[in-house]
Amino acid sequence: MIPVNSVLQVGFFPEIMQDEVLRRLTPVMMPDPQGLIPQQDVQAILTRPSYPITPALLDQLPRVEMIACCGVGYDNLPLDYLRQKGIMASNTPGVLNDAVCELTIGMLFALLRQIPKAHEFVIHKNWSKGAFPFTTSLAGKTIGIVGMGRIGQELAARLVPFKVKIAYHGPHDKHLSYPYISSLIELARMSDILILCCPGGKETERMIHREVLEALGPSSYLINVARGTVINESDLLDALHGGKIAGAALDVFENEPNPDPRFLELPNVLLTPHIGSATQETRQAMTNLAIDNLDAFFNQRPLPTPIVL
Ligand code: 8YV
Repeated sequence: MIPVNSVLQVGFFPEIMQDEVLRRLTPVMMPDPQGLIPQQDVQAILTRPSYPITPALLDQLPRVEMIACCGVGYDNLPLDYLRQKGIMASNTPGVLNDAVCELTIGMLFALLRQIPKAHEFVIHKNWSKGAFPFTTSLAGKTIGIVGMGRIGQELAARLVPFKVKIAYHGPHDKHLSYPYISSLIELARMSDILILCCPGGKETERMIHREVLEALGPSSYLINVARGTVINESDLLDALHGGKIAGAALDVFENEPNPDPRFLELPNVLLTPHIGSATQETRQAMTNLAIDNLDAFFNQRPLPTPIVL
């Protein structure tokens, strides 16, 4: 049982997620993380990756011992502070792999086969004036995956049946059946499509910059379902504008929900509003896993999915 008013819910939770929260506990609501703290004696926080949990906020919540983040990414948490204060934390890995992989593959085909433009072509009655331009096939291409964690590996397994070659880059070789490329520039050079599914945070900040994009080349594509911070967006905008790469599909941005307006004008991009895990089933599962971690905390059981600090 989770005691009433012992959990501070920081941030807005969409209806299907909020229904699950209210079905399982009575939280103290704090929709705006920068807003007034409604109650200071809460023992835990429930939040989402899009809401920064700062040391300044936690300093005002002296009894907090646990933060449950309803997402797999936790680049919104002050890990050093939590470690120093002995505050536990959890995330929701695994339950969103299917949804993120499905969106990634959807964006891949939408980008390569120009599906949104083909739809526009038909609805604007251009077909009677001539054929839609040929696009490019996936079969036979090389896909470079940056970040071969749970999502990266599930994505690779789903892509192999499309007769592609897979290679990957990350902090270390995971001894998988795909070649590990220790140089990101080298992986970009050998890839027709480079897919980012690594964590956000300092280690990966702006790791996709001008040199990587130039190595990727004018006939190759970039897909980002990780975090906007992983890409140097100015370099990417220059590369897209200058034809240094063929195109990009982006589900995440440095400034959400107001991406750099220069992206909105480009003909060779596909943009989605951070919907990787945004299915009813997945968000329900994520919310319940986050609450399972809170339940374990309040009942002195091991957390099901702790963040190792
Ligand atoms: C979140 C995500 O739902 O899990 C993550 O890390 O990015 C998404 O699943 C999204 O951040 C909204 O909070």
